Amino acid sequence: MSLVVLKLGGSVVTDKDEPETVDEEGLAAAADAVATLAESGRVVVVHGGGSFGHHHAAEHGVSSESGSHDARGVRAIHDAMKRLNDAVLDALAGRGVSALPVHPLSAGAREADGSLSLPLTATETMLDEGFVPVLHGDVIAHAGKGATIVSGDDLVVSLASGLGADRVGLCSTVPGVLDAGGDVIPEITAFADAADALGGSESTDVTGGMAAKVRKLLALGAPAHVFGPEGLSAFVAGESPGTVIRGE
Ligand code: IP8
Repeated sequence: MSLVVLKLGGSVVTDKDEPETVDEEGLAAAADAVATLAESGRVVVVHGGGSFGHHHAAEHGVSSESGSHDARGVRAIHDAMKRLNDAVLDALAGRGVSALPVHPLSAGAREADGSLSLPLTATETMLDEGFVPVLHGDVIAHAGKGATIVSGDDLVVSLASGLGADRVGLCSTVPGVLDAGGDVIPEITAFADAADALGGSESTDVTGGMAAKVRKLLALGAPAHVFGPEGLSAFVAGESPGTVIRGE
């Protein structure tokens, strides 16, 4: 049975301007989409931090680069993400989806060079048993740095390659990868297709912006679709909203 990994950006399921506030409308639409996907195949959901994770992370000085050994701060970030995860699970359960949480803090770690190690046994077994695993951007133990932030996008890459996903969807508030004129690039098959718009192949991208995302998605063995909330139902229907990134 086909496997879809779908990332729901934090800006889609939360109100980014109000601390710890769910965007009920955005979450409802996203949960409807997951419910439809789950009817016909296997789905793994990943959601971002939005107004839950990011402001706690900033308050405690933790980012994907800067770590912390302060367990209280690490817990504050993680607990906020668990509250958002609960809201996502509840929305899915309300639509009859057998969704279960997978918390990256307790499942994986980062090596000293920043590479993510995410054992997939729990996720894989949940899928085999008919559940929909729901992961989230989190704080995670990082060799030599205490704990740092792992973004939902990084999790998507590990999950999609480790589980052999057939399709990947990244739903955020941008309608796709935009060219220099602000138009959506329909297809990217090599970094050069988007290099101008993304600031060239030499650009450094420590914040995990679009250039880093495109590079990682090009390396996947499955097509990855980057689209906005208006593209969700088309993605669910098997169409190609926004930008499709297809490495060769
Ligand atoms: O929103 C970050 O995940 P993202 C999660 O996918 C935290 O970058 C804890 C800030």
